[in-house]
Amino acid sequence: MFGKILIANRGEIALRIQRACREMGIRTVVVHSTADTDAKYVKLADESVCIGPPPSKDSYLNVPAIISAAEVTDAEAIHPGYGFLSENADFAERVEKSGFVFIGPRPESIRLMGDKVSAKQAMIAAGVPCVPGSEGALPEDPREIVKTARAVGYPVIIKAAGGGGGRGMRVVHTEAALVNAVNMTRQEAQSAFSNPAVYMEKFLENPRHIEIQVLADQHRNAVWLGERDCSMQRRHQKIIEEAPAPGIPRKLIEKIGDRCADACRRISYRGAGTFEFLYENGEFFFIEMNTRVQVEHPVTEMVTGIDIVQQQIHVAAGEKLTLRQRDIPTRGAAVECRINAEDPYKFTPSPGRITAWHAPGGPGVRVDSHAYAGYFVPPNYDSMIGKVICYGDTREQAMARMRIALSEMVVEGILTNIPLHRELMLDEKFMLGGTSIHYLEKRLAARQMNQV
Ligand code: MV4
Repeated sequence: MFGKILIANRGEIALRIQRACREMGIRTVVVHSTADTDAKYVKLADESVCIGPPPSKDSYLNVPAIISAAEVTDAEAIHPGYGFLSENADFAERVEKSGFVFIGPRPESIRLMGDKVSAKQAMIAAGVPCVPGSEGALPEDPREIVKTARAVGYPVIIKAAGGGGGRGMRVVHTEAALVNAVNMTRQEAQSAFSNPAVYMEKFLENPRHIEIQVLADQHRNAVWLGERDCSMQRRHQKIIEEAPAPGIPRKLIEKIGDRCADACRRISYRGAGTFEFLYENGEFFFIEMNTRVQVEHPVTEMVTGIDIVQQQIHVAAGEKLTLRQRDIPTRGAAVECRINAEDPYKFTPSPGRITAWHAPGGPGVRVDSHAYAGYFVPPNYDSMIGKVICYGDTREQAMARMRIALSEMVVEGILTNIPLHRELMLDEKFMLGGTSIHYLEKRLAARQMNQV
């Protein structure tokens, strides 16, 4: 096992990784920008190295500075967390070429999944059900494009191979609009991702977003750790996630989960990963795979009792998975609310000094946050300042605990989205479970109408 790990991230996930390391007896180095020098999690680490000024491109994305920090501190491995360099294949390659272990998949796997066309082809080959659409990238010939769309049926969605997470896509409802839409998406893809390749899918109008967590070692063992429902989102930012996904037949999820684990073995995947699906009318359709630990991993930890970050470290060190699929039943239900420093009505960021901070507690309540009274939320990064995760024997109990947790929580000095979460925990349709990816935005539009 590693003696020392460098954490190439910030905020709550930097603290989360530190906690995993400490429990495993591994020393930690945290790299940070000048905006994060005084953060408590930086002081809590065994060592810290300042790698640059506040802008991410000069610090958390500064590859030479991060590698140098690992060299001077004698770290053996680098954990990238989520965001920043976590899904950058070139970074993973530089880490390994410099003699460190990248705590994540091999660079080739990151590259395979980063290109959404090759990812989809790999999943089709592995028997994972995908959204019907073009076979690979669309050709130049407009007649071929029209033919493909007729076969798929309108509406269709044009997506950039280099996109993902909601970037570089366009819905097309009619043949008249098709070729122009493809050309526009191509141009945008070229400038945003330096890759003009685009592909076509049937556009699903009212799906849910369900994802499967997987874990694989370097010896072709792979397991899946249940699913998460991440449909409560606004502008591709998830705000509430839960496990298990309400109302989906267990047998169907087991079938899909087994396919995901099979796919991991087929592509020799290693580490933690997430298969993203759209779920509509009782069917699953793969859309993308994320090759990192995700923000919402705690809901899976709560229902499985497995520490995903520790597992990432074990498999990165070359150990065999000791988990067997039959020993991973999920139990109870968990829900996570992302706490953002933002206006709860206008969603504008609200950085600044936190003057009062009271975290909730009690049975089944977990708070993953680096914030505290006196902490300054810098304006340079993502507005998420923490997560409240509640567990219960049933979904109803988890939600009731979340309602109580949110009622106890006090954050002063900045605006947060806690009032929005309190409202949503009383929302009748959400409480029934199974709302689609459009539910929150529609509800927020109605909320604005009521305000004026
Ligand atoms: C789709 C879709 C409907 N049909 N693909 C958006 C993010 C990216 N991961 C894929 N996305 C979508 N792909 C087809 N064929 C609708 C979305 C989508 C979405 C997906 C998941 C979560 C939130 C979303 C919000 C808007 C659109």
